[in-house]
Amino acid sequence: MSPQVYEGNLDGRDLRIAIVAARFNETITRRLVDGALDCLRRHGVRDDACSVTWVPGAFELPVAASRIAGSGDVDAVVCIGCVVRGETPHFDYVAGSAASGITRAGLDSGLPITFGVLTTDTADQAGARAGGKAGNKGFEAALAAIEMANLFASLPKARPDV
Ligand code: INI
Repeated sequence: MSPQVYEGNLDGRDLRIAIVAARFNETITRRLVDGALDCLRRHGVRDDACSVTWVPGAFELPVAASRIAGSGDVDAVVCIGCVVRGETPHFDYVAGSAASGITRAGLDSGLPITFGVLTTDTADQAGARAGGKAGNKGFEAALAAIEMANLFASLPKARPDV
């Protein structure tokens, strides 16, 4: 007998997906949001089943993602941001808090919350990952959200105490 294999498909037709995006470095994050919306549409997510919520910066992504995930109205959340290292240690606090907070929001809510936050040394590197030669990380984060939402729909229900 072969093992049961669980894997999420990329059919977005029945999914409700929220994007939470940081306005800081907006020229980049708008391109990431466009990439994420393009991905959702290409995979069949209806426009009326998507939302885009803007927050000031990447530091605010976790609390907003957590609030939206807790609404019960979405199957997955895509977090979009752009943190550029520059010269100050602020980078480490903002990028680190965004990463650990988004992880925690996913674990606490039990919903897929994906990480479309660029953390780069330079603005050029960010541009390359926002529709330039290194692709569009917003598109990739949306694709991961679709796959994970469908995976979770197919998995056995979690026990209430787990
Ligand atoms: N927010 C970002 O999204 N990217 C950055 O590069 C950034 N830098 O460099 O400071 C940044 N700072 C703002 C931060 O996310 C909060 O919005 C702010 O501290 C208010 O809480």
